[in-house]
Amino acid sequence: MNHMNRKIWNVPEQEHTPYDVYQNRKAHRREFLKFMGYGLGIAGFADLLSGCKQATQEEIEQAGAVEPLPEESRSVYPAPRNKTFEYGRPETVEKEAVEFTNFYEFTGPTSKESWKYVEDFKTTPWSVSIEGECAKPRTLDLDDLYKEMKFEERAYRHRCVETWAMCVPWTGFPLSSLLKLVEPKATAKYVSFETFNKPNEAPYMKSSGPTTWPWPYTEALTIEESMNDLAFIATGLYGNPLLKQSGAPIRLVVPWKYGFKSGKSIVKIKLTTEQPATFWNTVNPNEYGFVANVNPKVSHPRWSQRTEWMLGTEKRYDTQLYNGYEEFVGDLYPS
Ligand SMILES: Nc1nc2c(c(=O)[nH]1)N[C@H]1C(S)=C(S)[C@@H](COP(=O)(O)O)O[C@H]1N2
Ligand SMILES: [Mo]
Repeated sequence: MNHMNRKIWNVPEQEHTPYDVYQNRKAHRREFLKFMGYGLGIAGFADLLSGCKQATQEEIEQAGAVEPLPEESRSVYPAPRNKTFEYGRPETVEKEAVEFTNFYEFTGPTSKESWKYVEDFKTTPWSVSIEGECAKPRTLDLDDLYKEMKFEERAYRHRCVETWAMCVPWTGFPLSSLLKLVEPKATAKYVSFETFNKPNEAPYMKSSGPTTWPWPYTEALTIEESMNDLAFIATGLYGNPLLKQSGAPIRLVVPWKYGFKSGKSIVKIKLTTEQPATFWNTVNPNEYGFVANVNPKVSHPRWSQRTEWMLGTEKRYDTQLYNGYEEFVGDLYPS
């Protein structure tokens, strides 16, 4: 199937939303509400329009909540903070990070509010298979992961290719510690991360269908990148299990790369010899390369990557090479 020929991806602003577009949309909505409010002379009219009312942190958490974990697993939260990693700027307010998300299976390209559409998404039971070029392939369910992995908390910056950024504390374990369980072979050159494929539980995945987008969402790294200590598997955020909209029950976090590399709700990790096809690289190879390291000097074809803005505050910072993680990953990319 040749996904590249599909027209939908050539429409500007159809997929990733840069800051200006986001701001404009917000401004339009405000104007619309003002107009309606004045026109009708009804105080609080905005609150009557469903979807326009400001959600509370509690509502967002309830909407995205997963089934409670068994006590042995729950007890890993909050995990001890790994002091090696610091944001270097203020932490993002939790509500902002769980309200504004990218999760195409639920919203497609038109909304950041995946928390409103995750109701039918079931994240238990869940298992992750680790297979391909390894001596001991395995399928682990959540209990196995919680039992076998050593959990820690890491304060990481996150940078989306659309120029928004956040600073959040993830709970989880290094990807390398998971991969070591299956004993990768010397023939393993790449690692792909395939995410869930349940259209009946994800409205956009269902309505868009498998021929318009290359579902399931899959991303990949080289084996060297995967074994780097910075590559992290997260099961939690802000000291609690992940909410559905943040990639429950298990996701990847590779903070030196644009956010689209960090697949949410992973079901399969595969070690391969050849470079795997990935979702965004298939959708639009001219805009989203395989490597996708954060780099202020390499513009996106439709916008500059020189600066980024923080969720919630909208404060701008200069974009840093490898998102500021050069001391950890610079050696992977000799110039
Ligand atoms: N399965 C899946 N994973 C995904 C995405 C997605 O649409 N589907 N979006 C990616 C993008 S573009 C970004 S920026 C991050 C966003 O993570 P957050 O919404 O938790 O901030 O998730 C990434 N992982
Ligand atoms: Mo992103």
